[in-house]
Amino acid sequence: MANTQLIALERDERIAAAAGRLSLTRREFLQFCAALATTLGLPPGADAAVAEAVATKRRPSVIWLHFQECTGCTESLLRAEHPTLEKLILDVISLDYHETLLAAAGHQAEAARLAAMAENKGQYILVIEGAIPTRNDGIYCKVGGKTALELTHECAADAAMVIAIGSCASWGGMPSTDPNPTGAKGVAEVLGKPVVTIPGCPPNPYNFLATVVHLLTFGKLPEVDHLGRPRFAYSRLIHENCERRAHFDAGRFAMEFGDAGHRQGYCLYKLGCKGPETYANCSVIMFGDAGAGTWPVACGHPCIGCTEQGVGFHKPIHSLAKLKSIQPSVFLPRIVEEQGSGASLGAAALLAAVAGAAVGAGAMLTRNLGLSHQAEELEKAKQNPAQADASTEV
Ligand code: FSX
Ligand code: SF4
Ligand code: F3S
Repeated sequence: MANTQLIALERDERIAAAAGRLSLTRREFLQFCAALATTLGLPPGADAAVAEAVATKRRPSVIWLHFQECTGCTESLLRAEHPTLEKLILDVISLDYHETLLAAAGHQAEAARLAAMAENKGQYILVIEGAIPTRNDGIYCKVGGKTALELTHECAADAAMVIAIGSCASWGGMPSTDPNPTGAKGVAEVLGKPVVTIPGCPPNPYNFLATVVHLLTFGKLPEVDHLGRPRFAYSRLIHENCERRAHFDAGRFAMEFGDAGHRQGYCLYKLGCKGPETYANCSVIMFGDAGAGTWPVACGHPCIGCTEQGVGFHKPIHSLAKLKSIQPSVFLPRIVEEQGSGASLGAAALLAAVAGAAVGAGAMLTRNLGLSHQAEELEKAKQNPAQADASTEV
């Protein structure tokens, strides 16, 4: 057999093995790699290199630290809707230390971190989730007796690269909002040098995966902007690709949550949408692969600019009083519209799904906002999906 045929055969075997690990067919695996290549903005044909890299390369060791945050970054990574996304992330990296996922606790966990750092000295990727408190020598966040400040310096010293995941780690995020009692800061500010940032609260796990896959494919991190954000994900405004953009251009705006314009999917600018000043790819890749409707604006909530320092939490768009006046069902207009069209799912399955989603979302919001009467309505909807349509329909 000619040498080139042998090489091709071996490559096919590696791809088949990688697809098998992920419970995908070969075709699905290649399609997923092609989608990743597109997200990364790579030229046609680069999908083969991406597939080869994912299937072949040694998994880089990752040390993942948690500081001041809500663990939403990790949750979004593990709760990714795509059946293979979290599997793929855990397949392309060797997650050697991660406080949320580690079976070990206490001294054993500390030993695991030190062992992973020693074994991969100079080669591991340090991922930091959460802000770092700096006031009073950083005493407000300690792990294993060391402050987040100490751990950041200690773990970054021998890292090949540092990635700040989420807005908290990128620039302080929610913990740094005024009056910032703990002096919360982002990783770059604490280390005094640029790091790769993947902001968002939570960030899109797909952007983390694509960043790592770029590293595997080309041996270097993707190009970043002045804030350390990969350009492939953060070079376009949300507003440029927003599905409500035609309404913005035509001057059709929702003026109140739950009003006719809101329920008809009009632009959310007058409800405080920060899409025109927020750079991110949410409106293009959305969150998860559950289909349309899986990003804030599609769910009926204005973009709060969570990927931008000085926008997001620093310029709140509603008061608490306003939030308390919102009824859970007003966040679901788009889902209800899709339910009506029955475009891609069987009507019964879709009705049941919407009723379930409405009850789930309603239960959560009810707990938070004390809207017990709405819970009753939603509970009724659960009993009778047909009524769910009536109770949430515009
Ligand atoms: Fe939470 Fe992460 Fe927000 Fe922060 O995401 S989703 S508070 S960015 O650090 O866990
Ligand atoms: Fe722009 Fe927001 Fe309106 Fe979308 S909803 S068009 S992002 S202002
Ligand atoms: Fe955040 Fe706005 Fe995207 S709030 S998740 S940047 S739509």
